Order: sequence, then structure tokens, then C-alpha cells
Amino acid sequence: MTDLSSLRGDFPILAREINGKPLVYLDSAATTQKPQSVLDAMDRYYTQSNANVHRGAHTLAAEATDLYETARGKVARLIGASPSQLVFTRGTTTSLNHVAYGWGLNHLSEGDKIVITIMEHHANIVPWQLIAKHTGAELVYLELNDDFTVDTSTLDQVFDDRVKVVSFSGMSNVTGAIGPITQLRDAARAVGALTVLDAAQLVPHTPVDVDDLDVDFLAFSSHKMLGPTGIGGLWGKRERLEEMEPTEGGGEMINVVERHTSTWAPVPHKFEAGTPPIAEAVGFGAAVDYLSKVGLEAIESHERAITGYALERLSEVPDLTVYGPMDVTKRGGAVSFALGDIHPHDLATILDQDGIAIRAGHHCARPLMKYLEVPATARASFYLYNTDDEVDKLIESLHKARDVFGLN
Ligand code: 7TS
Repeated sequence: MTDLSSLRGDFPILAREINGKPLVYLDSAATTQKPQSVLDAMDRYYTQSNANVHRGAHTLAAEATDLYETARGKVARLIGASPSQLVFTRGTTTSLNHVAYGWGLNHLSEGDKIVITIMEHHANIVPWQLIAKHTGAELVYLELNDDFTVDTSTLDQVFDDRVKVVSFSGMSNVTGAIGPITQLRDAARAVGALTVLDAAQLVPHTPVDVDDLDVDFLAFSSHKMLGPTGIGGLWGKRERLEEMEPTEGGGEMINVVERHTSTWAPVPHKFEAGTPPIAEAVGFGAAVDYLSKVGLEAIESHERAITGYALERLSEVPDLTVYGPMDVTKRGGAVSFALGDIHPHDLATILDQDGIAIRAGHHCARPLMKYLEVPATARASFYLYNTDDEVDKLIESLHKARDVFGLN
């Protein structure tokens, strides 16, 4: 395993105590903690260079614009993309809504099919439900295999020339299962459909190159990859972004505005109406610098090792069920589980007394919960700053919970 323990000191919050115990932060699938370099970059921006971007000729405006566009370049480079195809959005949710409303609304009609999977986050379900309602297109789900990976045995039945868009997660935020990206992309392409990849849990954890992925759109969030909230990315193939309508109108996104008509600024600005999140972009750029310095390969290898260790230790806990692949090559570091009949919220509360932060609930994936026939799960999720020692503390606390709830 790549030893990344020395970098814990870069994250000030990890020195915190919760309920008199050292914080064990196992909720990075929800949002990650931020290194000092990200906090400093944002602070520096506000103390030294704050101004609005793309307007005005004064020095600060030029500096702010330069910092904003430099950040775009950094984020684009991380995914092997051209900055001119990288739109800054509020995050994955907004990115997927841009695609649904900007592309789907104008390209789908009655009889068309939108294919998604049952393991999607609500951000990749609800926008498509709305577009299906607007256009008369049908929303079709792919289901799961026994090991929680997407069942691709039905592709021949589902994929016909009515399928126009296939939108799916690169990695489930609940089960950790990695999506069958190549298979779904090829099946989509064979029927002339486009592919939209929800990469919220992929870009932070594994090297991503848009040329290799060869999907049409890719959506991700800064706050899940050490950056601030309020910003994320939407990458798209050039022709797709060109044919996509803007979903928000206003300043920054126009070329010429007449009384009754307007023309658009070139992509990506066409999709960035209004004053953008400038300090957030700067922080996002600093987060990318940090991730690049550590290396996505090293991060992936560290997470795979710690997830493998966690799965091994969890399987020693009586009455514990893991909802997700047990094979670490088929999954990432979000590990959902149930402990006997203890409600996940009660479990999370007990663990919090030991300073351990896990998430409990439906994880914005209610259709998946229904499919798994559970109301909720407990979820521990790992990132580059987590250690085996923290896994041991989680296991110890789970044994304690068994005592408290009389499972022993
Ligand atoms: N898609 C996936 C796979 C996600 O995990 C999330 C957020 C989103 C989309 C939405 O991202 P946002 O940044 O726009 O909110 N997932 C979670 C989670 O698992 N717990 O809290 C947020």
C-alpha cells in the first residue's frame, strides 16, 4: 500500500477532537476535508486579488480572471481535457441538469428511451424524470447482479434504436461498485445514443482521461476531491457542447443581446451565466495541484488497500452485512453496511460518541434502497488521508454498538 499517512498533517481538521476522541472521518463520499493549501489559496485570492472576472480593465480584474482561467486549465488537465471544453458548474448535480435540460430537452421526444441504472444518485435520476415528463421519453433502468455490479446481460433487450441517452455512475456512492463504463459506452454507441458519466465518485479516486473514457459528457464536484463546495465540472465533447442549449441566461454567457434575441458566448462561457464562484475555482485549482502532487495512482492504490482491509475486518463482525462488491477490483472506497437490526442512524450516533463520522440514510439513492430492500444503510467511506488504524477504531466501535444494542 502506498503510505500516505505523512500527509494527514496537511489537513487541519483532522487534528480535531469529537466528543473527547480524535476525529475519525469516514464520510468522504459525502464531502472531503480540505488541505491547508486549498484554504490558503482561497484566502490569498480574497486578501490579494478579489475582483469580478471577465469585466473591467483594472489590475485586480485581470488577476482574478487569470486565476479563474488558470484554475480551469488545471482541472481540465487533470482529466486530460482542453480547458475550452470544461464548464465550471455548481457541482455534479448542476452539471447533470445542464445535460438533461440543455441537451435532453432539445433532442428527446416521445418514444425515445433514456437508460440509467438502479444504483444512481438522485442527481442522475430526478433530472431525467423531469425531462422524460417534458418530452414523453421513457426512463429505463438497468438492474444489478448479485455482487451489486450493474447487470449487463439484458443490454441486448434494452438497447435498441429508441435509446438516445445512457447516463450512469462511474462509481456508486452507496455500494462502491464501479460502473461498466466501456461496456455501456459501446452499447450506447452501437445504437447511436450518447453517454453521460456521473463521475462524482470517480474523478477524485482514480486517474481519469476523457480521451480514454470517450463518453459524451462527464460530471464531477470539487468538494469530493479536496476542493471547496459550490463548484464542479462538466466536460463535454465539443460538438455536444455546441449543440447544447444554455440552461441559464444572464451576464457572461452572451455575445450580443438585442431587445428580443441574443447570441451566445463561445463554450464554455455559454454555460456560465452570472458572476461565477471565483474563489471556489481558485480553491478547486489548488485541490487539483494537491491531488496531482500525491498522484491519482497512489491515491487509488491506497484506497484499494484500505478498502480491502476494511472489508476483511468488517466480515469479522457478527451480524454485519456489506452491501457492495467484496472484490476490491470492482469497487471503490464507499462501503455500505447494516449491523443486525440496529437502525443505521442509531449506529451512526453510537459511533459519533467515539469520534467516528460515518453516514447513515438513503444516500440520495432511494430507488437503490428499495431494490436492496433496506430503508437505509450505514456507510463508511475512505480517502487518501484515512489509515488502517482508523479502520480498527471503526471495528472496535461496531463491537461496542453490538453490546449497547444487546446483539452479544
Ligand atoms: N452523483 C454521485 C455518485 C454522488 O455521490 C453525488 C453526491 C452526486 C452525484 C451529487 O453531487 P453534488 O456535489 O452535486 O451534491 N453524493 C453524496 C453522498 O453520497 N452523500 O452526500 C452527497
